[in-house]
Amino acid sequence: MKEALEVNVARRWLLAASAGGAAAGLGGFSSPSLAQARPLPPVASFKDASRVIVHSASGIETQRSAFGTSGITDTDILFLRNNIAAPDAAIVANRDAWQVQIDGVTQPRTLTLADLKRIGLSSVAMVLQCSGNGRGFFAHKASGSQWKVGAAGNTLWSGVPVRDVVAALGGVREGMRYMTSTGGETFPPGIDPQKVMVERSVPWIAMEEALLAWELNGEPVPLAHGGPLRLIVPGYYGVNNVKYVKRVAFTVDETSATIQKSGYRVRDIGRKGDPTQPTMWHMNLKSFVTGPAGGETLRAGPVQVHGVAFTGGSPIKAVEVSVDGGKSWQAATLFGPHLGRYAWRQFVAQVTLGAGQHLITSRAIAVDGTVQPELRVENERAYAHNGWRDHAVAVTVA
Ligand SMILES: Nc1nc2c(c(=O)[nH]1)N[C@H]1C(S)=C(S)[C@@H](COP(=O)(O)O)O[C@H]1N2
Ligand SMILES: [Mo]
Repeated sequence: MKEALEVNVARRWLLAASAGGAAAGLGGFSSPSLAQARPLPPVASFKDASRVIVHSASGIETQRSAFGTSGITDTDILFLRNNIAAPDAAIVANRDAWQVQIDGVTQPRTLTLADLKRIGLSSVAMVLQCSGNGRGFFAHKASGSQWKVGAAGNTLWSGVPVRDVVAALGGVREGMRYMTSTGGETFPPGIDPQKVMVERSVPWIAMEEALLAWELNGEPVPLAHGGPLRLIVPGYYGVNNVKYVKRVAFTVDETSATIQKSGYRVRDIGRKGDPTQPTMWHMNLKSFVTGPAGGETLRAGPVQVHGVAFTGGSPIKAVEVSVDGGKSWQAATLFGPHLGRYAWRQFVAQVTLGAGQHLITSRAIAVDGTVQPELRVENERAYAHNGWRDHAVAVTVA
């Protein structure tokens, strides 16, 4: 069912794209710099086509070379992932009127975005990363976008802390174990919502750091990224950050929506998903080099190898860099503003490269001693790839 819906979305997008001039006249598509590149889908027409990779109408990733070294990922290059078609742009026409239902608290209520703005205000820097980031490095052709490194970005959100909303409504009811949030997409008749809706449960305690956010990187959250209102759960994989959130409920059980029950479950290749398998909650420890970005030819001599390191667990303590494919390592320096434990940390190491081929990679080390692993863990849907070997870049020194 979900696949069918995705195909429909893709077909509509292709039809629109082939309408050519008309679509461009409506501002629907930017002109891609590469002749072969797919056009940006209308919902993401504001993206910088020259610095992203368009996998499909619902999957766009940031190019490795586009992250820069300022620490924040601009919205115009931030990856995009929609499991189902985004709602109509009409929902961002009057943002303050957007409603969200809060359940599983002492006084359940439906609040408007205008109401939320009166309850509290906070902001957080955090890595938003798709569970399947790195899928493109797996060998078994797992279904889904073949992301390399760019289905992740370091983003700034502001909104009201969920805990403030909960406090205003008398607190979480006794015995609730999950925070279950529902996306605002609507479905054509005949489609079973359970099978397609984006409704995710996370441990209820995640509410302590969660936000109901209306601003991304200094601007109202674009429709593509979940405007007018999005749930932000720092440290958790992308799917838990529910866009166009219309309900946040504290619940005894995890939702029975397919996306929770069997979707986003880590299991061996060839197996079906089920609720006994680990679900995609906290992000694992990961780093990757963003410059050199790979494929380029460099001059012999000093090179500033830089990249990013992040985790949903124990904080980053250090990063090491290798220029010989992992045979030897040297310490990198963390640099730039420290935006908190859920943001990524930039690192740099000055290396001296002689003529020849070099395989450059990085590995992060956490405060609790965890070291980013060398290899990926094979799994059916190719989730959670943090192996440093596959993330290496190859450069030639002339
Ligand atoms: N309502 C809703 N929320 C959603 C999704 C969606 O399709 N609908 N996709 C999820 C997934 S799988 C990811 S990786 C992130 C992507 O966020 P972005 O498109 O803002 O980068 O949103 C998550 N939240
Ligand atoms: Mo995702």
